[in-house]
Amino acid sequence: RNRVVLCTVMVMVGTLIAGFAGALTRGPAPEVSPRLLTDSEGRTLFLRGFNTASSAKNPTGLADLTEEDVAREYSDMGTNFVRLLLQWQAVEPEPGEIDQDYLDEVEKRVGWYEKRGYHVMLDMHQDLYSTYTSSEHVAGNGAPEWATQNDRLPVAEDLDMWELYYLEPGVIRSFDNFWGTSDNDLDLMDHYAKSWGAVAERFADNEAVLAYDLMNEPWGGTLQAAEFERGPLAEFYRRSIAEIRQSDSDTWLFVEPQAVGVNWGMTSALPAFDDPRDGEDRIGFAPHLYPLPMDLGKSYASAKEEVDDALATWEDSVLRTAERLDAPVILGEFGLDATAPGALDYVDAVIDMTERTGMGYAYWSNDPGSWGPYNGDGEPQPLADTLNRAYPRAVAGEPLSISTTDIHLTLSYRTDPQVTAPTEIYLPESFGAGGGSVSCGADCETNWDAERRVLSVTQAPESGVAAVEVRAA
Ligand code: 9MR
Repeated sequence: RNRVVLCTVMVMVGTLIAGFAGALTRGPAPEVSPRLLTDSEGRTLFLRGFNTASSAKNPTGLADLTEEDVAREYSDMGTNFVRLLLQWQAVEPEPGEIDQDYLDEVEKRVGWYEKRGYHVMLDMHQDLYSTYTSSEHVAGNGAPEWATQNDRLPVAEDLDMWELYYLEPGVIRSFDNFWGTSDNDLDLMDHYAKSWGAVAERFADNEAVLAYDLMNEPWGGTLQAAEFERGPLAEFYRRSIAEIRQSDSDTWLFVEPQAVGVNWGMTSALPAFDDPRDGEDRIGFAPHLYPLPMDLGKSYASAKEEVDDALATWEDSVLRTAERLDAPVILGEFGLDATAPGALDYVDAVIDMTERTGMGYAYWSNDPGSWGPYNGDGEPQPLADTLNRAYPRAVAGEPLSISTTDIHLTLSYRTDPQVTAPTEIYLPESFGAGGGSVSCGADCETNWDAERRVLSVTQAPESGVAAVEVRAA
């Protein structure tokens, strides 16, 4: 019965959103993200990693993570990116009081990634607004207790699917009180923005922290779709951007669209944002991808065509929005029960799409269990192999084409004379202990770092278009 309720709700919301999505002008969508992220050396970045982790949804806001876990993730899958979960309730446990000890702990974890050359996106996570929308604390994470006002509206205790709590009156009212769309005037949004200001003060000079993801999966309560995205959500982003830029002018700021609908492929109505820094704007777009047929319980094996259609629609919508916002894209979440029929083919299809379009990605998630690369006993699952793919981590110029299999990689790019750091390519064990055989033209130099499994390629600056090919040994 719950599924029927969920379907009905989703169709209603979907229809609503389709209404405004259709209203936006349609021209040809770009095939590649309009902007690609670059590192401090000017190289184009391809980001691949995990959300870490659901365990950070407890009130401490800290994932159950050790430095060994990070080392193991690298050696098993060669990732270079993490979307690290934070919680507002841990940053600002009492109104106006920032918990610097919490930020110390976050910094320590960032340090584990930094040591291994990762880029970090800090994600201020929430699901269902907060743990405190009901006195039983049945579901949710994010906002502190003092910032949760449900005005005594009820929240059910026994829903089958966690997403259904988004429709409970007490959850909806807590959101409305946050967005300032209820009759109450609490100015909670300002507290949240100032919390970001405090996080930014801490991480402004941290080389590993590349980006801030301003709010996980925003939900408008009683206000939906364009009205929400262009109204209170946009206002919230403007305030957070302003607070962050007081102390941090360089870190990228990633905005998320409304989750419901856009996660399935509806077009976001978010407006573009000004970035009050000197130089080019650094505003990125970080949507999530959960195709509707799969949200409704279908497997990729049983609904491949339908899911492929949903993927194509999602890609088209996201690239349009990214172009409108002039923003690089990080796919902040995609994931599924990786033991379901066809799941690993789905993961491959999504990674192919990110490779083709230059999007970064963070798989949801590295939680031990059926969705993750390790099971409950910590043993690697087939997903770990699927995610352990060859990829160019950093490209010394503008990428023109990329193609990868287990035993073969080709990459071409336009060299940039300003960029002197090498192109770096991660190659999994299937390429052999020596990293395979490389051809890259007469003027290039290569170096194989066997421990990190990274091939570095330096081209003569005048080489124009560079082509690199690697074959498994
Ligand atoms: O996988 C998570 C599940 O175990 C939790 O019960 C749920 C509520 O906190 O959140 C799930 O993770 C979701 C993430 O927080 C937001 N995007 C969708 C994720 C998968 O449903």
